[in-house]
Amino acid sequence: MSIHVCSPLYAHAVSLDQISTPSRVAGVDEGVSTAELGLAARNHGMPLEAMRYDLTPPGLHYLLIHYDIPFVDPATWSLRLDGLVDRPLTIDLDTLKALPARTVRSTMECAGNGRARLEPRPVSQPWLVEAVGTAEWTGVPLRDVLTAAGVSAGAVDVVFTGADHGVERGVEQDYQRKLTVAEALDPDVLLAYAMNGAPLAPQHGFPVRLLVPGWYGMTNVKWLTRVEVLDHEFNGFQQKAYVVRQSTDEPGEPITRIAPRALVIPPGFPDFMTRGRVVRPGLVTLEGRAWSGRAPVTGVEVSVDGGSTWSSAALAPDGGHRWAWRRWSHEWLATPGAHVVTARAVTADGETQPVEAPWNRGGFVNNAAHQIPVTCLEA
Ligand SMILES: Nc1nc2c(c(=O)[nH]1)N[C@H]1C(S)=C(S)[C@@H](COP(=O)(O)O)O[C@H]1N2
Ligand SMILES: [Mo]
Repeated sequence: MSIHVCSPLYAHAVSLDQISTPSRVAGVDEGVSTAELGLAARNHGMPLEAMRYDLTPPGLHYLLIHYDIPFVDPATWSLRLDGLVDRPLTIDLDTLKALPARTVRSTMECAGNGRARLEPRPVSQPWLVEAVGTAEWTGVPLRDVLTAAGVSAGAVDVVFTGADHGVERGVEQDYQRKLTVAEALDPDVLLAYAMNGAPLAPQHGFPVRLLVPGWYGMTNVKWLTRVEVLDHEFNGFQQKAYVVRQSTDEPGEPITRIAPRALVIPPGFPDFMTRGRVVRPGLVTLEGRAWSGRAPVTGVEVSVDGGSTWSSAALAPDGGHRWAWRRWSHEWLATPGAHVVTARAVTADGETQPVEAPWNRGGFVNNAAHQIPVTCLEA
């Protein structure tokens, strides 16, 4: 018989850095831990077959929640807008919803998407490629509310605070991110209260979140409670965390807009355990989606031989939705044997995706071309 005792750690007063896992890089061949499994189960990805929908159906959009989903009562919720403004405001939900609204279709992607594919793997939420989703977000342009409050001369940054609270690498915090004043005044930036025409789900930031089209997910602060205008640069924990760097000694390059990416809807049918794909010989329509928060996507190239030769895919028009993914398709005459299907997006400024993305310490912005091994049966 085994007797379980509480770790003696908790019998004494402890400091937060003793219970907070330090940021780590996995050893060679080190498997995903139960802690990473726990994160992966809470923060699920979008099943890639959901790319058949222009708008990701409810429950299939990916999720990333650093701490707990806070319980927010919409009757008592309000948003505080203060700091370096002429008229500080407190806005309740009914008042916000009564203001002129806009709807923006936007593809959101986590900056850590692709992390688990890096070698060695930075230990964190172990995304493969599925941390993405597209929704129509409705809300009030942040610009209108900032203008109503009157941003004072000398304003530098706007800080957004969520109702969620936690500890990360020993630092206790409310989730906070910033935009510069110029970025915050972009008319596409919304205080969003609806997703695909319905109130936000608790996990997506109910009742109000920030929506910054074209930027990686972390900037889109959920469960918003406060917008504060500062006369200096904000350098909070989440600003310092989301950077591309080789070692934690460097400040690194801040992560902002979404790098170009094309994903393939896995063709044929899957094997349960490995998710390896199976097709029959003949014409197979390869299709997927492509997006970029930098320059617009202008083309998608497809390879069925693991990246040795490429063909241009047909790219559907963007339909006026600059910030949403675009559908692409390509006909493939599959022949019996093993194949590797891969795709890469090309943008208006000539940027394309690498076959292998450069490694970085946080495991961010890995936009290496998506590769799917496919077995074509004899007939
Ligand atoms: N308040 C708060 N906002 C947050 C987060 C969070 O943990 N707390 N996670 C961020 C990250 S890292 C991402 S990728 C997106 C995910 O949004 P989604 O779960 O609606 O897809 O929310 C961002 N906004
Ligand atoms: Mo994220």
